[in-house]
Amino acid sequence: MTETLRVAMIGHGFMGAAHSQGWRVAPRFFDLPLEPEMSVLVGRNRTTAEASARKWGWAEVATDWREVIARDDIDLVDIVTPGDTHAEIAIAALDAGKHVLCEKPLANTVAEAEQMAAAAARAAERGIRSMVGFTYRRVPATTFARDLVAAGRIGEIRQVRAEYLQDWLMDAEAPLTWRMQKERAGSGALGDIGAHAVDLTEYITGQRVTGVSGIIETIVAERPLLGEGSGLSGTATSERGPVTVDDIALFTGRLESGALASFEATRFRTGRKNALRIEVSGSKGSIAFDLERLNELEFYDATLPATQLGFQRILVTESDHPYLAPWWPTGHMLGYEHGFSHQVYDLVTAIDEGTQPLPSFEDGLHVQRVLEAVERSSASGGSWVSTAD
Ligand code: SOE
Repeated sequence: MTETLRVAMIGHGFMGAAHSQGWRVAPRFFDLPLEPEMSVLVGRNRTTAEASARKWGWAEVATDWREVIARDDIDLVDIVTPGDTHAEIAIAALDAGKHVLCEKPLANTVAEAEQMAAAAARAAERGIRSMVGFTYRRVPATTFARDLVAAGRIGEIRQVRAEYLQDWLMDAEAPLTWRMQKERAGSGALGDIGAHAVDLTEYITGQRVTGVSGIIETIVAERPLLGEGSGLSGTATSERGPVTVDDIALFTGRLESGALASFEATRFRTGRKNALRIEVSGSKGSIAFDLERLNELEFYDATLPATQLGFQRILVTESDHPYLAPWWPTGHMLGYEHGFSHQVYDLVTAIDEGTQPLPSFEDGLHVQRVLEAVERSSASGGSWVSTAD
């Protein structure tokens, strides 16, 4: 009889749906050492929370997260709320002896992230594990890219270009949601999607970003307010409110080896829907990935004879590719949602083995330092800012 891992998920927006898919599907495809139980979904509004719980398969609903993390029949807390609540919930859950999965970015500020990382370190001494939900590390093609880089197949890294391009805010009449309010989201494109570009760069290269120079910009300064209690999918009203976060972030960076990197995070790149792209160029070759073609990895092997040179389009769907074995035969493709099942597999395995799941809260704190350094650089006209603590 496999030991159970009783999960409480706090929040039930878009990430609530995606995380629920992971908790529900992973046990049906992966041999998990612990059996996750979707025990409690926590939401402020009982009616909408009950609708989500029914749809996604959670056994129970609660409206007070503090009561839930105090229960001794909960083992893990999965935080999928807006960034302004991550620190309070994660620290309370860790101190209560619960494992924690926290959505990205880890926090809204470096100060919060430092407190979270300290709580995670304390908890780890008691065998309590924590991880940040940078799920694009768990697309098979990005882990395969990391494996190629780690095996030296592109040689010494010279240059990285990482960008996360969306266009869902190009309509100036799109309503003012929490993601456009600094006190709720911490930052705009920079933290929401720029964090993914930074984390994926550090994951694939195995190197930290040590310093940045950047510029951030708000394109649309005010937007229609949402009606009361209307949530993310609410209707806009005639009243307008200020956008207090960035819409576009552009920055350069340097990696530990001295390699140079350029980053772009935007929700105004017209025509690009969810294009997280990274190209890593080295002395012996290059890799290139695009989330809008997530089953593929481009690989350029510069050691081949000149007549054979060119980017290979590798279909990352073989059973020997990362995470693929439990899924479908070659060529049957995976989707956006599979990364959330891979996240469950890695987290549950680490908890069972007593190892540190990655990315850790320390990794999340480092990404927060990069984000804050970009904001400081932009505020000082683009000066170079170290990401050292
Ligand atoms: C919105 O920009 C968003 O949902 C991000 O919050 C997610 O982290 C990203 O994966 C998709 O776009």
